[in-house]
Amino acid sequence: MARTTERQPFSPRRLFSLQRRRERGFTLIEMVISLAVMLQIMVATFLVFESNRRLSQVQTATAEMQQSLRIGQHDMVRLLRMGGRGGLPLQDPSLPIPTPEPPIPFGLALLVRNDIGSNEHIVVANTTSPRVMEGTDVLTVRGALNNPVYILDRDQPNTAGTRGFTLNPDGVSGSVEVCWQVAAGLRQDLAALVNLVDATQPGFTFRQEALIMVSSFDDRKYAVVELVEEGSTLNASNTCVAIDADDDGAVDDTGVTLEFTSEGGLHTLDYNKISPGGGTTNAEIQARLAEFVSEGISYIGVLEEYRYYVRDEADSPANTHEIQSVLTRSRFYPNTDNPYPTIDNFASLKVDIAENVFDLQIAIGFDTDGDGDAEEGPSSSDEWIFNDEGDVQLNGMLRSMRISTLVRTDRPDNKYQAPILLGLEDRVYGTGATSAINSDEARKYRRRILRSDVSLRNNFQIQP
Ligand SMILES: [Ca+2]
Ligand SMILES: [Ca+2]
Ligand SMILES: [Ca+2]
Ligand SMILES: [Ca+2]
Repeated sequence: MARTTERQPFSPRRLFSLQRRRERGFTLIEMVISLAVMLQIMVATFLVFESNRRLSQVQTATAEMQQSLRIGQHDMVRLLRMGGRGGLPLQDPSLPIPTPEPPIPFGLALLVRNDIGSNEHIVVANTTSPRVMEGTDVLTVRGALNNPVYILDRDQPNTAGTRGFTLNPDGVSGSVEVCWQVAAGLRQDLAALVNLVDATQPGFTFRQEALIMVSSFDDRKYAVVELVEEGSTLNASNTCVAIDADDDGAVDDTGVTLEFTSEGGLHTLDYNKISPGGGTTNAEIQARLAEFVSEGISYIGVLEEYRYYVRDEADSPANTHEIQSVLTRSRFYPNTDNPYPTIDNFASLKVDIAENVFDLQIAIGFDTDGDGDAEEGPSSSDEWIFNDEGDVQLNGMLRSMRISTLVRTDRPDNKYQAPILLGLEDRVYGTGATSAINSDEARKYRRRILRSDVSLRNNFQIQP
């Protein structure tokens, strides 16, 4: 348009009429209005786009958070359901209650360390071990959890007539022969046992594993002893029939002979304490081992122990608004504070299960009146402990456990304030600037709580 005008010979009249036509076409007001409309459309488009982007970010963060929560919870529930597998009871009435502070429940397969204080560590006496988030709970699960429970064939007495179980003359040590073939045509996989005792394996080290053995006569008769790898062999020809278990063409695989001791080992004092009558002497274990000679044992397993906790990764415990917390699993030699597999490597106690989990609470249901259920009520006088601030220790049959975890999104959202959380189980979160959960900073994160109920089988009862 402008070029066409320039080509015309200069004429004020033509220019004037052209200007009038133009003004008739687009008045200044029209221009301003159309600009304003266009601007509004652009702003609206941007807002829709920005809102979608934020929504998508929030959805992604929330999905990640819930996924993290589910993974973490799944792992704990899986092991909790297997707690005691291999024969370790959830509770044992014969154990003396230690002073000053009993583990709660006074358990063998399951323990809870409730309400962690400020600057506490997963190994209480070792400050180089990971720090546990203040106010959270620690869950310990013991049992033959990741490896098979091995069957001993009591129909097949060995040459000494001891069905694979041999007690040495000292009365505290002996051996157990575990066979590849349990009965005619029935095999079991001994690969994990082979790895434990085969010194020719790459990376082989001596591990003073806890072995749990259960009587053929009574499932409640068990003993926890220490594996002695030095004498253990890949040969169990006294009891076992040879088969070709490793498919090398030679019928030369019989089983594994596990040497054990209940005295004088690296962990035997600690293993004694989770055996019946466990205390400062192992007289009861010796009596039990003597019984095994006549009764035989039906099962043997490698006992494991895992502790779940919220690891506090912040630079200092006082740094409350920059919580860096990870739901963590640590493995220990059972009933010891020795990390597994290297007993002095406390830094190794960090298997990450889920990030941004910043509370773990465990509540426990007992049946105290013998009606078969653990009733839960609104007051602190129900059959549950750790579900209420005022709870005291209960004695009764362990029935249920409830795991609650609290997770938050990875990044703060400065335009967001999460609803205030009053508390979780027996923990009260508090409010105000110093609350790790409800300060303005802490509420910039979206949070979710996930609860899982696990019902527990149990033959044993806690006594008053
Ligand atoms: Ca073979
Ligand atoms: Ca608690
Ligand atoms: Ca009841
Ligand atoms: Ca209660």
